[in-house]
Amino acid sequence: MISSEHQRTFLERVQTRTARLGIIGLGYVGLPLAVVFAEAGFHVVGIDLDTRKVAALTHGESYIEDIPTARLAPLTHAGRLVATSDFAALRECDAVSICVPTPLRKTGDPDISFIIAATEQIAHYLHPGMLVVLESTTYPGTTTEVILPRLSAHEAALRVGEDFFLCFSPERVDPGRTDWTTVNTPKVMGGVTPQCLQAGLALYGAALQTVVPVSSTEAAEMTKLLENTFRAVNIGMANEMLLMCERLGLDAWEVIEAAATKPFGFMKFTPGPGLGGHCIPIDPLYLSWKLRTLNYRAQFIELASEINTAMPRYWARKVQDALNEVSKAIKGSHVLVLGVAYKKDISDMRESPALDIIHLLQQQGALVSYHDPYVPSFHYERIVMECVADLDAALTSADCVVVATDHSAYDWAAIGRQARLVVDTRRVVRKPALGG
Ligand code: SAJ
Repeated sequence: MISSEHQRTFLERVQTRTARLGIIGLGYVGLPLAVVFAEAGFHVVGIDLDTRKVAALTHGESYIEDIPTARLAPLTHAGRLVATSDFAALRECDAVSICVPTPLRKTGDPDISFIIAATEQIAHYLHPGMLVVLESTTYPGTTTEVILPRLSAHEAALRVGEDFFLCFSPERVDPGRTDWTTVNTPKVMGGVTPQCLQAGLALYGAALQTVVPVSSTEAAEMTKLLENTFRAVNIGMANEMLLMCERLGLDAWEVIEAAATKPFGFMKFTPGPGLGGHCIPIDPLYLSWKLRTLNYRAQFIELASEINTAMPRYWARKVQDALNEVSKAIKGSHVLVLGVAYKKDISDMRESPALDIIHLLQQQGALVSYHDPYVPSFHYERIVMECVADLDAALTSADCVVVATDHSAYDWAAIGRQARLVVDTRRVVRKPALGG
C-alpha cells in the first residue's frame, strides 16, 4: 500500500505514543474511550459542550458509573487527560473520535445534527496527517455522505487517504457491564480508503485488545445496526411469545427458560415492560429509515418496534385486570412501581418503559408512586416524582405493585410476601419453576 508522508508521520506518532487524541462527546461512550487511550499512554483532550462535565473532569471527578473517580483522577491530575469546551484544542490533535448522541427527531427520522455540528468544528481545525473516527451509531453512508464532503470542503482541499484519514468504528458499550469493557470488547473498524483503515487500526490497536477491520465505513456502520437490530427483533419476539403463551394458557418464562437449556442454536431473550435505553429502541429505526429512502420496507424492524412499543400499554392493562380481580377500580388505587431505570442495576432512565407505564396508569386515575435504589427523583411530564422513602411501608400500603426494573438490590421473595398484588414485567418475584 502506498503511504503518504502524512500517513507515515501519523503512524510514527502513534508508535511513539506522541499522538494527541481528541474525543468529542464525553458521555458513556466518550469518557471510557478517553480513559482507555490516556491509560495507554496517549495525551487525550476530551471536548464537550456541557461545562458541568468539563468542570467535573477537570477536578478529576467521574460522572459515568463505568469509570470510577479513583481510576479517572490520576489521569487528569497527571495531565494525561484534559477536558475543555473549546474545539480549538483540535488544532493540536493528531486524531479525533466523535462520540456524540444520535437520537430520533419527533418525526421518527434520524437526528444527525450532533454529528454534523462536530464535523463542522473538526473541519475548522483539520490539518494534514489527522485521523477522524466516527463512533456514533448511525445509518450506513453517514461517514462518506455526510462527514467526508464537509471535511473535503476544507480550504486546503485536503485529500482523504493521503492528507487526512476517515474511519467509522461503532461503540459497543454495555452500560454497567464489567466483564466486557472498552478495552477488551472487539472493536470493528472501517476506513474510507485502505490508508484510512490502516491509520484507524494502528491508533485503536495501540489501546484496545482487538480491532476488527472491515472493507468499508458502510460495512462498519451496518455491523452495529445488525447487532442492535438483532436485539430489538429478538426482544420483540420474546414479547410476542408472552402474548401467544397467554392465549395458550402457558407460562412464557417457563417455556423460554426451558428453551434456554438448549446448548446450541438458541439465545435467550425475555419479555419485559418494553424497550428502554438510547440504543435498542432507536438504532434499528436508523436502518429502516435509510432503507425507506431506497424504497425498501424493513419488515422485521417495523414489526418488532410495533410489538415492543405496545408493551407498556399491555402491562398497564394487566394492572387494571389485577385490581378488577379484587373488585378495585384502577381509579383511586395506589400503585407502586418498582424500578424506573431502563434496565437493572443502572440509574439511566432514557426511553425507560417504566415511564410509559406510569403515564398510562396516571391517565386512568391511579395514584402512582415509585421506588428505585438508583433514582432518588426524576422529572416527568413537568412533574417531579420522588422515590418513596420507606419501601416496606409503600409495599404494604399499595393496592398493586408493578415490577418494572429487576434491580439486584431488591429482595424479591420478601416483596412477594409483602405486596397484596404484583404485576411482574420481569418475572422475578415468582421465578418460573422448571419441571412443574
Ligand atoms: N430487554 C428486554 N428483554 C431482553 C433484553 C433486554 O426486555 O431479553 C430490554 C432491557 O430491559 C432494556 C432494553 O431491552 O430496556 C435494551 O436492553 P439491552 O440489554 O440491549 O441494553 P442497552 O441498550 O443498555 O445496551 C445495548 C448493549 N446490550 C447488550 O449487549 C446486552 C449492546 O447491544 C450495545 O452495546 C448497546 O446497547 C449500545 O450502546 O448500542
